[in-house]
Amino acid sequence: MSDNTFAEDIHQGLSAPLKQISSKYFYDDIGSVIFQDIMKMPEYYPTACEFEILSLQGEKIIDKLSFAEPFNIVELGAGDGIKTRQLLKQLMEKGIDFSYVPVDISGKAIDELKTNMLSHLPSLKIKPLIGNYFSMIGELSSSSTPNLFLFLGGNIGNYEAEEVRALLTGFHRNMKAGDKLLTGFDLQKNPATIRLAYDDPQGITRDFNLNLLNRINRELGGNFNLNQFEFYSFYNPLNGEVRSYLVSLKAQRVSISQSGKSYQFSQNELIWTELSKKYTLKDIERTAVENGFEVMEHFLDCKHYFTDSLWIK
Ligand code: AVI
Repeated sequence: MSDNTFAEDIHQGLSAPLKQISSKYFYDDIGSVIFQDIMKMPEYYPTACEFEILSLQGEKIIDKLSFAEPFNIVELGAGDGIKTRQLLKQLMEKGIDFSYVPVDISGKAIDELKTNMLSHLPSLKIKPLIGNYFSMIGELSSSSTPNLFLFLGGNIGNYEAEEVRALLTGFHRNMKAGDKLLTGFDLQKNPATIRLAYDDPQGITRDFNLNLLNRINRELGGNFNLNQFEFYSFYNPLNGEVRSYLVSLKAQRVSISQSGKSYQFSQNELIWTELSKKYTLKDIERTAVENGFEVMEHFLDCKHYFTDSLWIK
């Protein structure tokens, strides 16, 4: 499958002074499978930490909502649902009346999530919505049913500061007063732990990054030689940023047949692929307030590596 936005973004990114490919392009069918493998790696701690939070503190989170029933649990981004399922299971066991509303732009991701959720929780009330986050939040907020919006997995870490602002002000603008937002943030910690999570010894994260070049080859007729690029990832504990790159191992020209364009790489030139920002609790509190929210509580895992932070509009 090819689409114009992908072709245009790749052209823009490879023409920029610091070449870049957006991390949103990691998740084609192959990249999504590699990401599943990343989430199973012992080095990639965020998944297990958030799983622990939602499994062990689900009841505390729900008590804190103090919503009248029925209410909606609205998941922004379909994901694989394994972590969210822990939370939903606890609500169902307590006989709480709620609907689960996964929102995603991809109908396929939503269908897979729905099938998967119902296979584990057959009596779950599930009302999937296909569309963009802001308009779906706006639609849900026009009814009086209370909403808990979930933005899990630490996805917010993949956004630059201005993008975080645009995202959170967009959420805020479309939410109604009293609705809540639970966001997963990866926390700053021993830098060696973070470095290893993004540069694992098995090279799974490397393959995840190289798949971007493969995707360009497959979908746009690129001729990237994957042996001529290597992966480099760097965590800066002074600003909490992991930045990941592909490095051109030699001077080379790469062509894309679909557009007829080509791009020159010098030896050791970088293609920036991803930001994975790590937060402090103070950063999170500042971010909430700057975007109009009030922090209700941080729910941390036992190692204090990760938090699901509950905010109210
Ligand atoms: C999806 N996102 C939160 C992941 C992260 O940790 O930034 C993507 C990822 N990139 C490399 N490993 C995992």
